[in-house]
Amino acid sequence: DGEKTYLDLCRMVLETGTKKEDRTNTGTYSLFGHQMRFDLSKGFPLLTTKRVPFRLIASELLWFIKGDTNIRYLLENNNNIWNEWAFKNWIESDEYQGPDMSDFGHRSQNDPAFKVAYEKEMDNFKQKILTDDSFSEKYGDLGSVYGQQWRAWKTSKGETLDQLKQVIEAIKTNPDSRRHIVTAWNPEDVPGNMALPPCHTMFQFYVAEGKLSCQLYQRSGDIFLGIPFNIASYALLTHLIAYECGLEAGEFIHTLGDAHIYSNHLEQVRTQLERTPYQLPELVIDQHACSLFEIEMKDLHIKDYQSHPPIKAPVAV
Ligand code: UFP
Repeated sequence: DGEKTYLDLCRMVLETGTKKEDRTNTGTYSLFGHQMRFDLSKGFPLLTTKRVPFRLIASELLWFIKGDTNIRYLLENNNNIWNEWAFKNWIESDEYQGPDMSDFGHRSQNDPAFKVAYEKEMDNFKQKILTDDSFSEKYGDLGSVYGQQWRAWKTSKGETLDQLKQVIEAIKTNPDSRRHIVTAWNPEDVPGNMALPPCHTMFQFYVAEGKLSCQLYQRSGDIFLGIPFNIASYALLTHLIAYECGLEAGEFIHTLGDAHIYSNHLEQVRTQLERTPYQLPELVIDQHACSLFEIEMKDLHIKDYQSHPPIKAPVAV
């Protein structure tokens, strides 16, 4: 079943993972090259051994699909997952006059007084993004992130390519093609220009017997915090593209490069492994939207989601 394959990965990395240093200096247990398969006809893979916030996953995915790269849409949907990236641009700009916020990721985890000041600055920042158009255009836009790569890939001729529209068209007109690929990895952007080079490097669709499957190659996966989000996000993407193309959702195949558990997540993972999974929930898409690009949050519902409580863990920064 769907959740077991994730829990098996957790167990495998705990038991056989290689101790490895990483960019964040947190330390990880890691393995290289792993694949999980989720049969989407058997339930929607939103983990039940801890609560996973579908609302955040769905609004982020709709944001990518729109080709939007400005965090305003996310804030309007009460989604704060990309705030730090935009905030960093703001505090490093000449216009920023507030208290020193350098290295806010580490300092807010270690210094309670700083955390208060940081949260105040972040609240101000969010308010300005939501209410001030020119401020939001300047500091809310993250540039080369998934929305741009999927919908407005920059070519060497100075044009843009809509990879998502193209792949949908190809699935509709030539379903048997072996070239249904969307890539986010741009070697030209990666070296200096990107704070976080894409984790979801590329994905491919496959059509057989009226069903659409999707395989993602994820170069790097934080097994405890990131991967549960990533599974649900790409499972939802598979459903949405299938909806657009008049197909059933087949499998989501999740292929991982460096799959790691951070050394400060070990206890949390063990807690999760002690829990017994519930039945997976069901995804319901309201059928009135004519196209994928019209689907809004109100059209997406998770039915019968029974889960164990959330488990908190520090994000590696
Ligand atoms: N990470 C995920 N999933 C994501 C995402 C990030 O697991 O969707 F954006 C994790 C993987 C890794 C860190 O622990 O974030 C990125 O660091 P690096 O670029 O060094 O691989």
